[in-house]
Amino acid sequence: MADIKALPFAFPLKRGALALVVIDMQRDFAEAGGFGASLGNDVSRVTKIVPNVKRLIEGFRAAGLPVIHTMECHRPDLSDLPPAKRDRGNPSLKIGDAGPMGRVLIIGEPGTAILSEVAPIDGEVVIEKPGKGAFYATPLGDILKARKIEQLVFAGVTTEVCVQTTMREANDRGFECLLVEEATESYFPQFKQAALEMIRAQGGIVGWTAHLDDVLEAINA
Ligand code: TIU
Repeated sequence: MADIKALPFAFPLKRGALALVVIDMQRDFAEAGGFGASLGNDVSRVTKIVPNVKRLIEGFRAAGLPVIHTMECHRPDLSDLPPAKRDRGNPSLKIGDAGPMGRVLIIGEPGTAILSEVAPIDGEVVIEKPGKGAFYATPLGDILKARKIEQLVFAGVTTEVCVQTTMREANDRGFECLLVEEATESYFPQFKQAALEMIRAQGGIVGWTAHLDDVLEAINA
């Protein structure tokens, strides 16, 4: 079995136990008028990685490997939204408020949807998550266990918030985690760089990082 060229050392690929997790590639983080923009961020940084995320997803599909998508979102009655999360940062549009793309980060609203270029296809798992991490208050752990998944490749946004939180949750649950550099982005370039470095530091304390072409080459070998 080909390893994936990675840092801090080669990732020991177990093809039958590998899945891709694509974190929160939603309109609310990538388009004007969404949640990311309401927090004062330059969302164009997110749209730039969409072609890379698409290539990664298509590579996993072509290799017959599972693709799992997550969405940060809340129930319309906001019963899964702690006031501490709703009020944090004083965004111009709070979660649940009506904005140009519907109610911000609410299940079923247009802005909450995954970007069409990287949208799930029939048969792919979609995890709706109320937190930054994808394991908190979701069935993700049970789904991965049932499918005997042991290794997770990560893509999506934002690197140091929902992606890194989920990687840390996964790492603590015993998964081997790899983050694809060109398929993740932050609103802050220095935070992306710092997250990549802290993940792979200390012998891979949280996991591995790798380049998109190297991941695609290994999974399709
Ligand atoms: N604000 C920010 O960087 N991220 C989020 O609020 N959610 C995700 O990262 N998905």
